[in-house]
Amino acid sequence: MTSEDRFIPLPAFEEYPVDEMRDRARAFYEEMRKRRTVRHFSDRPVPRDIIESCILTAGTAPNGANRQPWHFVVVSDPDVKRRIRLAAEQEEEAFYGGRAPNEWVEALVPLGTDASKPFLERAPYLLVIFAESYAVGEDGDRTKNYYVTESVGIATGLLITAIHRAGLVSLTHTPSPMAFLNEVLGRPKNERAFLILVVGYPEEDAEVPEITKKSLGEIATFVESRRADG
Ligand code: IYR
Repeated sequence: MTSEDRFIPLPAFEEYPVDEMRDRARAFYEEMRKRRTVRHFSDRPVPRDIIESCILTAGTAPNGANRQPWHFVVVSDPDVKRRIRLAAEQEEEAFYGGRAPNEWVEALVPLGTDASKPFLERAPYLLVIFAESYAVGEDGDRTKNYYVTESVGIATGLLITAIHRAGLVSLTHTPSPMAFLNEVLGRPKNERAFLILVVGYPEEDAEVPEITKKSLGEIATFVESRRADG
């Protein structure tokens, strides 16, 4: 810390009575449990400022040393979407056609996915999220970033939450490998594509797989003090 590092009182913290906190926590869960990953997108346009607000939300994510090691490329240009679709489908054909181990392909059967990705052209927006492995200064010097994957993962979670909260649907799409995205989108070498978030309205007859989420007991363990006489 140098003498220039400044601290300010925690801004805008609001404390709620416990009952209200409980209601807020529950209500947010009720809202978030309605989120579904959607693969059938409408081509209905979405105003750009809504996407901008969602990206600003993503940018509030906690991250390593506040380096904010992310970059969001918002693609609505039909030609660029088409190039991404063609390149992604080429990778996916190799994936489904033999590159992926059988066990992996079998794990995807309940989701009904295959190498065809029409939503990459049809949805109004592809948000391509890049992770900045290191920063490059004006004179070309490299600065290390920290916990890049964790940071970008958290930011992506906030982005998905913001999009749901705004009333849109999304699909986390991870063509693998994704190096073609640097080329198509002209991103520098210090950035690697993290995932494509497909965003828009659902198709009117959109269907999703019938899946369930694990229970609280399955996903959480509480380590609490036990009374000696208990
Ligand atoms: N990237 C492929 C395969 C895929 C992998 C997982 I793990 C999924 O949860 C879904 C799909 C695809 O997008 O089809």
